[in-house]
Amino acid sequence: MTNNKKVLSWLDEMVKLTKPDEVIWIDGSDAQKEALEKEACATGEIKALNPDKFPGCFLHRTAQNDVARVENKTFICSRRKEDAGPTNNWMDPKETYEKLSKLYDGAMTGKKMYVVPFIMGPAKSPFAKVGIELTDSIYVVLNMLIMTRAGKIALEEIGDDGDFTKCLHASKDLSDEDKYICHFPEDNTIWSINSAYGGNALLGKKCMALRIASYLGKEEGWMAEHMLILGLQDPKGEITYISAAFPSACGKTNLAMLIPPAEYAGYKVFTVGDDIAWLRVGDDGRLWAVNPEAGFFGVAPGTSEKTNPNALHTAMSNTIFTNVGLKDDDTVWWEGLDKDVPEHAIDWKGEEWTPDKFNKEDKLTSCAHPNSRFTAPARQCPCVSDQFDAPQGVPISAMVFGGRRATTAPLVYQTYSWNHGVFVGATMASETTAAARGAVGVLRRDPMAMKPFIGYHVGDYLAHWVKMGKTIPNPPKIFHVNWFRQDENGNFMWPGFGENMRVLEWIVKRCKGEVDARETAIGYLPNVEDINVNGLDIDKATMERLLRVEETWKEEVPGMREFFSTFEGRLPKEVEDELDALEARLNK
Ligand code: GTP
Ligand code: SPV
Ligand code: MN
Repeated sequence: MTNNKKVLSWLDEMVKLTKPDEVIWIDGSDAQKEALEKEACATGEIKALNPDKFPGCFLHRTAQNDVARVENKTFICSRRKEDAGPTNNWMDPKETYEKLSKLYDGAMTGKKMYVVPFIMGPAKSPFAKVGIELTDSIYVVLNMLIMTRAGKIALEEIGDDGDFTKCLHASKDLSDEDKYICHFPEDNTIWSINSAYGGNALLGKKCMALRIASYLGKEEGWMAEHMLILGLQDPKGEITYISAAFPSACGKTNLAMLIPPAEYAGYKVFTVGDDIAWLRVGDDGRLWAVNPEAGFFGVAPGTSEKTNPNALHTAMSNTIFTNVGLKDDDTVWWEGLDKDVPEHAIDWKGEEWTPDKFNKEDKLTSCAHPNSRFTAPARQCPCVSDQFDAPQGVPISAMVFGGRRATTAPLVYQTYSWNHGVFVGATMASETTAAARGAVGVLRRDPMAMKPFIGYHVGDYLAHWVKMGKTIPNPPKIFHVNWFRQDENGNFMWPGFGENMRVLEWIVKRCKGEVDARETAIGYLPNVEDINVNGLDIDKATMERLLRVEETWKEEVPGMREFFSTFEGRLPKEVEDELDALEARLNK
């Protein structure tokens, strides 16, 4: 398949280590994909869904202990411990290679090794990077074929001498104890063992396109971010591109595919990406973004004809569903899909399920796992952007940060400058979700929604943001949003989903200088009358609450200081100055 000596010698080494019975190159052809689907169906690894209703779709159930990213088992193995920083787990690279080699030794004996060459980014794009994933899982191969541009095309991209990210994955026995997701940024290498779930196993995604890429971006002068990318077209046909960073399961896929409410006839949202953005300064002095992925690995629960019809339609064919419920007619179901709760189904654990099995106190008794997902080709999305494959990407006018916060953070505000925006991103806080193993609903600081994904020291990462600001002659404006404010009764105060269009409209108007705003301690807040609520059942008092500087902001400052105090002296002065400035404004 290739004459690239770097590829061949690495493959040789990994084959000697893992000792598979057979080595199979993935070429990206339909014929090979269909043969693999057949094989995986025969072994029960996947199950074909109802071919009339879900053509080309499959269901896969993972092990019950393997349903989300495992942050405590994820490591940045930089040569120096201090380069991993306080937000990462660290292990010594030499010791880690030794320790994991023992686990990989013979791990593929009795199995086949699949060699998956893939490109992150459009082919022949200045953004594009090639990776090669070695895996023992057909499920992983089939996901990679959707999520990346995989096969011969990637080998053509690296040619006879090009470099690539070396990705080794073995599902082995899924042991929790010996589960490791390790990154060696200085070696452009990823070693993952004993998980076959999403971000732990599809190594092009969080491991390469964020952890390794964020490190490469720092070295090479670009950025890898946990951001969706959308184009908002106005009735005149003008498109404004926006990127937005929200933590896992906080609304990126939904915003990326938003359908404007009836009130907004003539507006349309186009999706460029729903999870990851790679950003570079263009010749015109603006910041340009591509989505390195080719598919969506989207959260199933809550996805419905009402909340996100575009996602639903994307996932009606050629899609892999993971850990959702299976109905008796071989179609899928999850909580929030529709009101027709099945009277009988097979749940995410593979067990018989009836509605009475659901116990509010234990979310894992639901039919679909809370972090169940669909893997769907982006090109099937009804609102995919015509710039999806554009090698140069799209020019970004606004960047948005957002978290899931019941209190304090207003619906939307604009930052005063790039550095103020970096500070607001750096101090973002959000309640944890089911996307990673651990407690759900715990408020934590999650800088730029990148806490689990920065491949190096968080202080250096912020310094890189500050430095990028100086190299972008015409930088995007930076905003913060919060769709998740709750009232005293725990109800969401803002309708969200398609109605978020009303907030996007304000953001675009701010970018174009078409609307005023109030200067407050935290940033520019909208005048209440400037957020269009026509056709919404929301009163003025609620809007005033959503758009004010809450008293609780003063309590934020010590928490931010405490967070920064963990930065081991690597907090950029520009960011610290912004905190001082915020405190001074709040005390005025
Ligand atoms: P990852 O793929 O984990 O990175 O998640 P994501 O950021 O793409 O989140 P996604 O869009 O899949 O949304 C996650 C959950 O948040 C789903 O259950 C959605 O229904 C819910 N959600 C998304 N947008 C909104 C909103 O505007 N308001 C409310 N209340 N919920 C939302
Ligand atoms: C996330 O957790 O942010 C995801 C899903 O997008 S995973 O691929 O598992 O990281
Ligand atoms: Mn994500």
